[in-house]
Amino acid sequence: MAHDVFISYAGEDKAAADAVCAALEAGRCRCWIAPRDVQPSDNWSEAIVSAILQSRLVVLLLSRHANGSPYVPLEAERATGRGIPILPVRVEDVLPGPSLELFLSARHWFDALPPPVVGHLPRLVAAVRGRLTGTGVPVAVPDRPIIHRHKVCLLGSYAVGKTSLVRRFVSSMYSDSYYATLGVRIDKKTITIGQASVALHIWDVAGEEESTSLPASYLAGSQGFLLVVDGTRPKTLDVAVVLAERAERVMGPVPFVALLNKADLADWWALDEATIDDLVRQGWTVVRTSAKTGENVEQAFHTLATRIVGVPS
Ligand SMILES: Nc1nc2c(ncn2[C@@H]2O[C@H](COP(=O)(O)OP(=O)(O)O)[C@@H](O)[C@H]2O)c(=O)[nH]1
Ligand SMILES: [Mg+2]
Repeated sequence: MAHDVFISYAGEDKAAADAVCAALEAGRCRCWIAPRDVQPSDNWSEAIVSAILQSRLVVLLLSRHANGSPYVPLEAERATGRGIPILPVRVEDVLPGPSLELFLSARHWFDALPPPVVGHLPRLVAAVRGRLTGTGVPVAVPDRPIIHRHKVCLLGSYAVGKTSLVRRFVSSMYSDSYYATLGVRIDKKTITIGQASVALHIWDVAGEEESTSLPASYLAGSQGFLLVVDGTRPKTLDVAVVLAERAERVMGPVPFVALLNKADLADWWALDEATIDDLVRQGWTVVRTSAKTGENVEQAFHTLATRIVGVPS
């Protein structure tokens, strides 16, 4: 049977999960929950993945056990990778552990606290229905500072300025000497968007090749990416188009911002404006940047983070 909501929970929280499921279904939200909806002929993990992909919302019961569960983070990763929203429902007063924090955006937490969960079900049903119908019934927001953590990665041809942009953004530094990045480097910077702190985990990778052969693990779990083009080398725009397609295949339709970098080199600028206009018409967000002067660098990261977190800038 078709469903709207996938319920993700640790085995120890089964009683709470069943109560949530029953209340949602009584409120006309169609749910998928294991083991109830796994058919005897199904392969267990395939059934789970397919149920997640067919859902419009994942309701994830957050607890100590969910933090320690091998399955709940995998389910969250699958949902995030396909752009399916997750509504974390705190059934215990815990924060997401390291395996879950990357996937959970605290903006949408629902606090089913204090236990038991039953006392919070009418509000939860209203919140879930609001999310499904887009009517935006407000969801209780925890009173502690909200921190979103998001993995983002840099994609682009070699020497377009990926590493320089990260350096400019993270440490306000720039160097003219070219250094090919070895391996993967992860930088972190926290920015403020509205009421929320957003900790960006920025992945930058060795760029000796065209990065079209990047391992899927580099892309997987990224909630967005910056796609960098060198404004003085039109071929890097062609590479970017290929990379954007690959990224969408691996990560699903996550937000990205295209950076036309080296804007300071106006005399050598060689991009075809009509091609860029076409990309904008297709929905690309395009920003001209310079890692050298700092022009629009902060703004580019900010735009990406805002789109990931999903609040208006
Ligand atoms: N003029 C100019 N040069 C840049 C800019 N960004 C990067 N570069 C230079 O381009 C070269 C490649 O930069 P790098 O960040 O290593 O590129 P990556 O291979 O994409 O990581 C280096 O010599 C940088 O100094 C920029 O905005 N303007
Ligand atoms: Mg580099």
